[in-house]
Amino acid sequence: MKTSGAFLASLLAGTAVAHPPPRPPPPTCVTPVQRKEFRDLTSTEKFNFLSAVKCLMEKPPSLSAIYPASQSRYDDFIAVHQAYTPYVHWVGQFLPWHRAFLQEYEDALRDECDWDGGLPYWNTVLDFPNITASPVFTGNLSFGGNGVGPVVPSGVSGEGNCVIDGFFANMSVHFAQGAPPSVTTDRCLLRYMRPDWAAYWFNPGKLAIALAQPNYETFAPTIEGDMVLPLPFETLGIHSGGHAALGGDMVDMFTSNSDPIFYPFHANLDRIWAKWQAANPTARQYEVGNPIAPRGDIQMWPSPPAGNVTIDYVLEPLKVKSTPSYTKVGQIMNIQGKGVRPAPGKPHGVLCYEYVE
Ligand SMILES: *[C@@H]1O[C@H](CO)[C@@H](O)[C@H](O)[C@H]1NC(C)=O
Ligand SMILES: *[C@@H]1O[C@H](CO)[C@@H](O)[C@H](O)[C@H]1NC(C)=O
Ligand SMILES: *[C@@H]1O[C@H](CO)[C@@H](O)[C@H](O)[C@H]1NC(C)=O
Ligand SMILES: *[C@@H]1O[C@H](CO)[C@@H](O)[C@H](O)[C@H]1NC(C)=O
Ligand SMILES: [Cu+2]
Repeated sequence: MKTSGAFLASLLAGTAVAHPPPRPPPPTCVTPVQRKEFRDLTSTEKFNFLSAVKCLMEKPPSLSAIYPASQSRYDDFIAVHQAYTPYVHWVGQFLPWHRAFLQEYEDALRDECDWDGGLPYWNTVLDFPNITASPVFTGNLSFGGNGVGPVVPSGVSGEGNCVIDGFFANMSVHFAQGAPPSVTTDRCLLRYMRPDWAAYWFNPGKLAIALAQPNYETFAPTIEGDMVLPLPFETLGIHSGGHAALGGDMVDMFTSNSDPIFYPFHANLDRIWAKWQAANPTARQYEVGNPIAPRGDIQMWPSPPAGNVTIDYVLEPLKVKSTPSYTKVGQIMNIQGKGVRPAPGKPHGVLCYEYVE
């Protein structure tokens, strides 16, 4: 409908004071997206989820201008993780950065590949007695098993078997392992599961130790782990120990998300963090910290800033979308904090999901 200026003026003439209407509050988290354990999905849901991942693998990249080696939307995420590995591991922003990264992946599955659920998580504790028997890795509607090998294609740093079964049987990985530049070598997806390592790091006792940590300063590195010589295995933690227990591509810090299990594995770490927060929300909902600079023996960030991560720390760079987002840590501390400010004057939260137990 067209409204003439004169008509508007005559309407306004009758109004005493022209108060602008109050700006509506931003939408809050009313119906959280449900992130379920992978084995709890129905066969149809498993098929739809795994198909959405395959859809990302088949979709053209959005970031090839920045990462010429990227050949698909799925590759975009590998390129981003590879590029930012030195800044987001063994640092205070490890958990927040990966929380935001998972959200971008979930968004891509939902917005670009028709998945209508949340990112499933892999509850590793359920499989600690025998990882190779896990329904997450066996059957057609799974991430596939340990494969055949060992095969170590040239230019690849991690040993591994070629994954030949499951939903991603014989899929191609385009990125070589290691740091950028992203050399492309079409090759198989590599795994090299170590059931004894999985039994060690996925043990319920290790999880209990993490959940019992009194503050973020000790909780975050207990989950993430460290790499302290000369006995690195003992310092790996649930995160790095879990990567090591899966072997193959998951061992490579830079390109571990070549393996689609990376995301359910990391969603589980995010779930553990959310669970730890929920145990004492007053103290922990917005509790963050630890140095921005890397700890441990591997120092990959050449000139890191001084200081600790705070809720004002910008999770930059996180550029999986064509419009890069510059999320502040405070915006992702609450997984159901969409539209809610972490403190007066701070930007609103952006997340709205829950982990279904
Ligand atoms: C683990 O599970 C696999 C596959 O079901 C089975 O072949 C193997 O014997 C199991 N290992 C142990 C130690 O139970
Ligand atoms: C898995 O898929 C293969 C190939 O499509 C088929 O031969 C096999 O029967 C399927 N296995 C199960 C357990 O459904
Ligand atoms: C994957 O490759 C293996 C070994 O080459 C072969 O036996 C198997 O049939 C292939 N599976 C699919 C689904 O292509
Ligand atoms: C960083 O946090 C540690 C532990 O809480 C604290 O001792 C240190 O003073 C903090 N550093 C800065 C620059 O705030
Ligand atoms: Cu990572």
